[in-house]
Amino acid sequence: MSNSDFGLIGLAVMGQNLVLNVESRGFQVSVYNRTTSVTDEFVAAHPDKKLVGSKSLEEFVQSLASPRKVMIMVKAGGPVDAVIESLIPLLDKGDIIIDGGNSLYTDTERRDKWLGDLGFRFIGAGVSGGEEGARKGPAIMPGGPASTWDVMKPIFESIAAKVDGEPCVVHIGPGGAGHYVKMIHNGIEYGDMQLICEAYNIFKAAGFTSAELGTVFTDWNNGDLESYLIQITAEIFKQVDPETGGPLVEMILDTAGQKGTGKWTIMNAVENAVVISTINAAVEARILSSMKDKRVAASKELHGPKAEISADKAALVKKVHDALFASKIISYAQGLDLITAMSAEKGWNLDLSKIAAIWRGGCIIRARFLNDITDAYRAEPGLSNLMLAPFFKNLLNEFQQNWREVISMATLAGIPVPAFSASLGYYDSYRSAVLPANLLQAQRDFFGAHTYERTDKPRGEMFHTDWPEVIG
Ligand code: NBP
Repeated sequence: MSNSDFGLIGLAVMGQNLVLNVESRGFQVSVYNRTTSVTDEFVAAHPDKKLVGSKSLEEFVQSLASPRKVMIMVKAGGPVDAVIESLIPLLDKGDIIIDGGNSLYTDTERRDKWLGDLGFRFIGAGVSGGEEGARKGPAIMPGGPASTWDVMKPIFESIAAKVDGEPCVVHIGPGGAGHYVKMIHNGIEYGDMQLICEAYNIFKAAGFTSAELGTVFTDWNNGDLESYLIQITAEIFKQVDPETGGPLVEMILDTAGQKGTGKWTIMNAVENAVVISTINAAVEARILSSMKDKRVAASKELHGPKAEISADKAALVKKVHDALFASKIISYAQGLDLITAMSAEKGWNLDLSKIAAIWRGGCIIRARFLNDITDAYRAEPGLSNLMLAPFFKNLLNEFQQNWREVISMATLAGIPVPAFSASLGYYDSYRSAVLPANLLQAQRDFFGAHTYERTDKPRGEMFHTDWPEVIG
């Protein structure tokens, strides 16, 4: 019977939960997984749901109503191409393929052209929210032709998270735009997580217990820092390790990995000559964390001050709040700046207010202050940098002193705060009418006759000096 409204390939954690979400909105869903036992077990575990399990891809495709809507939720990279290759001979022109994984946007652009040339319709959609989001309502960032989006809209809008009644999904733009915006979302997620970790490290050095930290983060989550990541951090500090009876977080090894999206974001920023120093610091912090053995060895050789901070706890909470919030504003300013640059480069015409609005719910970076970002871009769509929106400018002006004090305190105690520092460095550089690049230009002219502009002459007029010869 060819009557399923939707089909999904790839029944790992994301796929299974998305299927249950789609089904719960009244759609009949066909499912297929390369390893058949996974399909069988999944369908058997949900006998009361409108699910159609298929043992073969042929059977799966035949079970779908026309035009077929097939979502691929497999590991990004080669597996996505492998699934598409095997689908092509089975589908009809006009059928829709949606790649919902964390695909690199350039792969999405290639697939968009490849499938478009064959007469199929393709959507590259970033999905955020992890397992729980997929089940209850993720944020979805679809890219591809607007006409294809119109066909998919009812299903995607029904499964997405809702904020103030608005679904956290919007057609982002053509081609790879959806996966691109998901990549930046993940880069920002890296920054948010690292900033929280740096706050934690400072509090630890000031003698806060995990229980106290649970309270601090709970309080923060009831204020202007309210966000999913602050909320789960509060819960993490309250979690007791059943083996030792102490805080679980202190038993977890301090090494983190970094997968594709953080690295891709950095590479794209360099290609576009956009500074994303907070995200950069976050990715590098993960790399340094993974070098556990080298760090342990170096800790015995390289000296620094005792990692202790003596401060009034209540006052420190306020200062770290300000440093964290200010750094977070910078991280978003940088990520959104990169989207702006890429949108111009690709002619995508991306709407930052709509992107910020869908990030308010469902996704990992959902946060109260995304309302303010949405408002800032609604008020001024051509905003040159988020820092300059009145709301954020006022906050940065208010927070900057405490931000400096926290970084100074940490630095004097030898506590690494690479993302806090990178954020402040960006803030101070961006607001400097004069930077020392005059000396840099002199150096370049000295060794390479690269020429320079003068402060007292019109821009574009180039000068060269015959510098003295240096021997040796
Ligand atoms: P995984 O990324 O772990 O992928 C596992 C799935 O891919 C299984 O269904 C597996 O089938 C299938 N698969 C592989 Br691997 N190679 C295949 C091939 N050559 N042909 C057909 N199927 C193949 O699953 P996930 O964690 O659910 O994530 C799915 C996508 O969503 C990924 O792109 C991920 O980056 C993205 N994402 C994940 C999260 C999250 O929180 N996990 C959040 C947001 C986005 P098998 O059972 O036969 O091995």
